[in-house]
Amino acid sequence: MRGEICHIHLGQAGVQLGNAAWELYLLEHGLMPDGHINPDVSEDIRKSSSYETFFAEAENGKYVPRSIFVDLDPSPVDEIRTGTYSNLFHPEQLISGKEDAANNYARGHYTVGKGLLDNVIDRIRRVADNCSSLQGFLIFRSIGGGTGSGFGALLLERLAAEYGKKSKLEFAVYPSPSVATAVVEPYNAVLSTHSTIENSDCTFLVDNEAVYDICKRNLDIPRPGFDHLNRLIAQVVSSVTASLRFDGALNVDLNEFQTNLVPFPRIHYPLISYAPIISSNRSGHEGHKVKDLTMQCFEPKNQMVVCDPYKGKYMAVALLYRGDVVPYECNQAIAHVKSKASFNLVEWCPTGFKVGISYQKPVSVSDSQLAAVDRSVTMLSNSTSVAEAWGRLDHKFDLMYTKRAFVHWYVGEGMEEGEFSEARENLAALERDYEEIAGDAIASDGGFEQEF
Ligand SMILES: Nc1nc2c(ncn2[C@@H]2O[C@H](COP(=O)(O)OP(=O)(O)OP(=O)(O)O)[C@@H](O)[C@H]2O)c(=O)[nH]1
Ligand SMILES: [Mg+2]
Repeated sequence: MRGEICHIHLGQAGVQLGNAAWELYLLEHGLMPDGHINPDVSEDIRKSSSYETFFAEAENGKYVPRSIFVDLDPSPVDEIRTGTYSNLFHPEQLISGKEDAANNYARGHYTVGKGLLDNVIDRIRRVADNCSSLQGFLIFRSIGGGTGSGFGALLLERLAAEYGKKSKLEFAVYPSPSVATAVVEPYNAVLSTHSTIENSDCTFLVDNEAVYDICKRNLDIPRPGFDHLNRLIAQVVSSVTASLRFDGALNVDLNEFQTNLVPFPRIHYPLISYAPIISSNRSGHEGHKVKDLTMQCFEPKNQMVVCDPYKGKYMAVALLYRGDVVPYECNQAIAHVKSKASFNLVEWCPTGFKVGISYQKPVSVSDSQLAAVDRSVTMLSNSTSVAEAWGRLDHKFDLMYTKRAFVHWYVGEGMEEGEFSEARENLAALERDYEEIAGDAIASDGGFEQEF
């Protein structure tokens, strides 16, 4: 049996992404919105599904997600309580406060959020105790919002203390100028990254701006909303976790991917890209050869973080195929990628590719605009070019911080001003770590800067 995974959805972005992810998981496993098996679902799906990794089976044959939803603001969780999936979750899994963190990391971390922590840990413990061999946690949040950044950091600290050996993977919405909702998001993101970098094993950044552009360009959605973004992100989340939930030819465990993707503890921010992303109107006109899909993943415009991998170097690449795909085709596609002059791997990691295949083809949600296809690929790549995204964030932080703008809101919630400069220094060191890796200049002691 594979180990169980507990999902934790924090803040508005985390909760809404959770909604999209569970919507898709249910469809993929042939479950109805209340968690019962759909009688029409094929025997194949039932047989190839490992329900227990993501669901606990209740006595009445109902599958209950191993997940917790938390927001300091009551409304996003209330939407789940009253929405399509109101019968799916146990009321204990849905936790909300009375007022949000007002886009303030310090409120999420030190004041408002603190009051909710024990309750949340208690509920997580109940989920964990119900597992026979918990593999780890999958955490969803934005790092720009107050709850996601502040409460997220607080919770990760506690999880590290109580579940130190379990893996902690995150999908984190990164603040982007066109879709961000608050000016202080760069502060929150830098503060949160500083306090979680040691406590998360692997963080997949999702830049709303990049996903927004993909929705506009590839799905013909003129003004994409969070629903559209979340459904697309859910496809990626589903592919990343498919090997945990379905049988496959080359079924690689999540831990194995992590081992291959993260060469140094701090360098744990892989880029994600997904192909094919085409709208249902255009689907009949395009073929999806494994080689073409693989090449599409290497195009910067298909990445979910805005940065240019051609300017950086890859440390590791994981390709997760779904559907009708055979290993031979994957190997050919990889050989093709490697033969390109534009493909740069760091010198100290000559192999660099890890492949997974899951037989289950992707499932499309009925009104998502994403075409139903027979195969897809998700690429997770650890590239030094992600430092560009940190650089942009740091720059925005600096513009405000040189004037000490908005700092009083944080100090007013009991945060010391010194945390700002400490966090900023940590991020500067992270940028330097990436530079050193790209320069292949590993210190003779084998390490990068780790202490500050
Ligand atoms: N992809 C996506 N991004 C979202 C969603 N909701 C909010 N965001 C982004 O998340 C950031 C704001 O964070 P929220 O998650 O709303 O904040 P929060 O964690 O609820 O924190 P507070 O409201 O301050 O307590 C902004 O950059 C938004 O663009 C969503 O459903 N999907
Ligand atoms: Mg909120």
